[in-house]
Formats: sequence, C-alpha cells, structure tokens
Amino acid sequence: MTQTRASSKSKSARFLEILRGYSKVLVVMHDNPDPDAIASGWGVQVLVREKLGKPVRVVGGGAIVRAENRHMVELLQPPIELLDDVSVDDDTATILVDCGAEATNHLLTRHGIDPVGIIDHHTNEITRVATKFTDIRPDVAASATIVASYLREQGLDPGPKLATAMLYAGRTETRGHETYFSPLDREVLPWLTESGEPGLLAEIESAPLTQDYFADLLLALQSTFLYDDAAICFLPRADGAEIVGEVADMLVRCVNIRRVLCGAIIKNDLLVSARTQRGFGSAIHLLEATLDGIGGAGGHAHRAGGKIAGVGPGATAVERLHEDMKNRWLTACGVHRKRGTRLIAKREIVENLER
Ligand SMILES: [Mn+2]
Repeated sequence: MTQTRASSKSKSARFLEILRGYSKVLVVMHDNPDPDAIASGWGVQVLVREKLGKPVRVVGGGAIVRAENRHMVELLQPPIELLDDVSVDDDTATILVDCGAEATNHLLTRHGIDPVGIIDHHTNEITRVATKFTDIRPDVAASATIVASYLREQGLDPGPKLATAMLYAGRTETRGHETYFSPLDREVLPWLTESGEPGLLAEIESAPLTQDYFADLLLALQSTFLYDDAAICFLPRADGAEIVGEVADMLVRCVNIRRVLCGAIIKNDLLVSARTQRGFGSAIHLLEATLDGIGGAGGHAHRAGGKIAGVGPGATAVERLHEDMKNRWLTACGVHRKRGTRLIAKREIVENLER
C-alpha cells in the first residue's frame, strides 16, 4: 500500500526509530545472495552501526556461486555470513532485504520467523505478515538503491567499497531487459559514483572462471532446443546454481529466442530460470504458470527464477520431469509445436568432435 499521509520524517528516520526498540539487528538476505542482497544488507549494517551503535549481523542461506559475485565478496569483503540456521530472540530486530516475507527462499520463512522490517523491490509482493516497517518499491531498480538513499538521508559516507557494491548491485539488476531507472535510482547513482571505484567494478566483472564453468556452458548450448521463439535448455551438468541463470541470460540474447526456460538439477532440486525479451511476455508470470502446483517462483518482469524441491532420483524420473516442464513451459508461452530444433545442429557438433 502506498502511504496516504505524507510523513515529515524520512523513511530512514522511521526505520531507525523502530530499530531503537531492539538491542540487536539481524539482517537477512535471500538464499544464494546476489550483489543486490549483499549490498543492501551491508548498507543496513553500516546505517545501524553508525547511527545506533547496535550490533548487526548480515546473514543468508545457501552459497555464493556466480564467479563475479564470489569475486565481489573477495575484493570488497562485505560483512556477511552464510548460515544454515538462525535463532532469534525477542530483542532482535529481523530485517529482510531484497526479498519478501512470504518468499520461500530465505532463512526466516524456513524457521517460521516474521520479520520486523522489509526493504525490497520485487513485484507481486503480498504482505500478510504484519511487519513494523515495510519499504517495498517495485519501481526501483535495486534494493540497494533504497538502502543507499537511507545512508544519504542520514548523511553517511558509504566509502569506496560499499559504494562499489551498491553500484554493482544496480548494474546487475538492470541487466537483461530490466533496464529501468526510477527517479530514486537516478538520484542515488551519481551520489554513489562519487565514492565508487571503477577499477574494482571492472575487476568484478572480469572475474576468473573455472574449467567446470566452460564445460557446463558447452553442454548447455548443446542441449538447447527451440520451439518457435521459445527455447528450453536443461543443463546436463551444473557446477553451481548460478550457471542456470547465466545460460538463460545468454540464450535470451539469441535473435531467434524471445523467451527461454533453463533448468538444472542440483542436489535434489530442479532449479529453473526464465527470461523474456521486452514485449514478449512476463518472465515471472510465465514461470509461475509453468510451476503452478509443483514449485515456487520469484523475480521480475523479464528475469525470474524458481525451484521444484525434492526431485526423485533416477534417470526416468528426471526424464519425465523434463518432459512435463517442457509441456508446461510451451503451454504457458502459447506455443503448440511439440518438436524442437537444436540451437546448434547435432551434425555440426558430431562433425566437430570427429575432426
Ligand atoms: Mn534485487
């Protein structure tokens, strides 16, 4: 809901006022935190530490897999912790950043803890959970923009590393057709640029890649099928969860592909990523329709991700799941074609191997 009565107090002032009632703060990022979640959590940590002097931990579940994100963490050293478990007492203010209370991909949902506050920019957010503080702005490119605006309101200098993290968050969130800036982004980005380091940004973006990454990529491209303008790729192998989204980002750049679904089984889950080109449907809506009744999805208009938990073992179960996902995706996309064509012709792949 939008605020109906204009408050004389800034958002950041109200946020800090609520946190004053607690002795410590636990900032929770979504699982497998991305640059936006990391930069947002870090920003809240600096804000609370500087203004209230209270202890703050920034935590998230899962892992950081994407090479650029790992490199970002190495270079910038954000004060984040990756955990499997959290326990929270009444004196701890839990703040969710970059995801909603009802999203399934964070530690609080899994432990049945309601957040005290939410700072986020994801769409389709329903908040049945009664939070004391809610700042959800789907029009803003990155959650980090919102947190940066708090620092700015409070007259705090982010310093070169946090500013770089926040700039990188903005960069990653404006990729793949999510290329909009709200007035707030336009206001905050030049301010962050005053402190951010272009050299560090460049280093992050050319992060070293493992040999496994190239193997994942090669086999993914060989496993991509086109059904009219809708593509599907089930990665035969995935060294980490993030390759799924990266392959989707790459494939949606193909001139013949307007919509793409990528998936890979990691541990016992099928992780999926959907991408759409601008003007060719909403990735989150298509993915929600695809996973209806079998899994959960989250994301934005042109970039979305989801998961089907507990995929049965064995090649037959996997085969059946792929077939089911293919049918669901094509139905969601309104594509009637049942036989796909390969992105790269099999003959070419085989000939190349025999050379
Ligand atoms: Mn975000």
